[in-house]
Amino acid sequence: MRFFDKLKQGLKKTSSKLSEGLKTVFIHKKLNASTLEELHDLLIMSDLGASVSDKIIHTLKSQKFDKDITVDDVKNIIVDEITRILEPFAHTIPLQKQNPCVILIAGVNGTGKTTTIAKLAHHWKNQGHDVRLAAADTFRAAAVEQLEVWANRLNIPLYKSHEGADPASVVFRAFESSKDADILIIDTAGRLHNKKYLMDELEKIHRVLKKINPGLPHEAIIVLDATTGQNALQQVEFFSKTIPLTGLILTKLDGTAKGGIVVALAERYKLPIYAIGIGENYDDLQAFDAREFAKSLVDLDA
Ligand SMILES: Nc1nc2c(ncn2[C@@H]2O[C@H](COP(=O)(O)OP(=O)(O)OP(=O)(O)O)[C@@H](O)[C@H]2O)c(=O)[nH]1
Ligand SMILES: [Mg+2]
Repeated sequence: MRFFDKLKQGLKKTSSKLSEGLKTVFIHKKLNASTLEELHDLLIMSDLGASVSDKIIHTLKSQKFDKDITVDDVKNIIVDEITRILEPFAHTIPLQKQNPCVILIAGVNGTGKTTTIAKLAHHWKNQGHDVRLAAADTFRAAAVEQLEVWANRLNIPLYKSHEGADPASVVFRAFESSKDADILIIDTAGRLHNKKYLMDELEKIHRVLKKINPGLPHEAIIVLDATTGQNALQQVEFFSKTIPLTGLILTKLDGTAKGGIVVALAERYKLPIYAIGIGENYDDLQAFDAREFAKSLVDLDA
């Protein structure tokens, strides 16, 4: 399946909610104050956020007020507006030439961090880079094992320690041992913002890297589960208070009714969207394409 098809399929729950709503709102209707209000409600309920919804309504109003309008006209305007908002944030992870380029991955429990690391490692290894992994999720023995299974499958070296080891020291040793590598990706434990000791631990990992070199880590990426909708906004808010985030990766876009959250995130936090996860396999990671994403959101062809 092509990327666009898979994303479109994955966002079906989001897009059908929006599409069905649009059909109801715009049946035999001109664009008037009441249709605009109904449309605004619909956009808000698609997790796009108030600010983005306001912008879409404003554009529609200025272009089509009191005129006949089809559902496809509305979809096209939504797509253009969302594309305009998302385009500045559609980047891939810039790989620094320093050895190694250090990528720290963080986020709350179960968002897809470890799986995403396997996907990134696979992608970069395929491009010919020497990739290493650091298992700094020492909280659960199973977490290290999970990363190790991926490392073995992908034939990528992994640095690890015992359960309960200090994650910052794992990171330090991994860094010292991978100076001949191109990329070091650090897996961390999932943590909720109210678990202070875990947030302190993340801050410590970051601080230790900074002590090695103030330019480290080159990237500190938060992995967010797109199915959690509005909650993702708070996660970015809390994590960025602990460590300066450099970008986002959104996972589980292969089956969410809340895909609109991607737009709200980009608009609110102005962070690059480095990649999106569209499945559980190591090749289910895609670069983020603003227009294709926007079209998938409203289920617009071509
Ligand atoms: N459908 C789908 N599932 C995903 C995606 N990414 C991860 N998963 C699944 O989500 C679950 C959690 O993934 P993990 O990679 O273990 O998440 P984590 O953030 O490392 O979890 P913790 O380390 O426990 O915080 C697993 O069952 C993954 O297969 C995705 O893009 N799509
Ligand atoms: Mg994990």
